[in-house]
Amino acid sequence: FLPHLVASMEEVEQTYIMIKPDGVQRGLVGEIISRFERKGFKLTGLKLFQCPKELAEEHYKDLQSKPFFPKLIDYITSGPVAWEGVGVVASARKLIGATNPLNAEPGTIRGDLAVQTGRNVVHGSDSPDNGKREIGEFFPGLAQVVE
Ligand code: IDP
Ligand code: MG
Repeated sequence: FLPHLVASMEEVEQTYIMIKPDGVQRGLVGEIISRFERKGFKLTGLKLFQCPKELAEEHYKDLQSKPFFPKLIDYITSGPVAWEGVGVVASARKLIGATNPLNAEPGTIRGDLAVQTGRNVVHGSDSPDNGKREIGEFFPGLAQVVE
């Protein structure tokens, strides 16, 4: 696995990156995947699919009580693309940038490509545990390939 890039497999984690429907509609899939690839993340699973409502509600259950929750579910179920990646979770979050694109640094995906929190083009797991869990949810049955 990318021997020129990482010295130790112990530093490698799995993360679930989801290009949200606005990113797909705006034709940013290639651009976003390219940023992760150039950083050194390894793409291990990719599919284009419409997220079922139940899965979206489960995925964002921590935000259930928020006033924007129904809109978030409508937005995310309108047709995302997903990828499963191997890399480092915290590093992926840095590439993505802050939740509110107005606070996201230039150079980050949200900082360069988005304007509103409600249309912030991409999701990335926030911990290695959640990375594993989300990959299990969005890619059921897919072997957890790290090699
Ligand atoms: P994250 O995506 O940066 O991890 P979270 O706080 O986990 O941010 O929120 C999940 C998603 O919910 C955000 O990416 C965004 O799409 C949506 N969201 C969060 N806060 C707001 C808000 O105040 N208004 C509208 N949508 C929001
Ligand atoms: Mg989050």
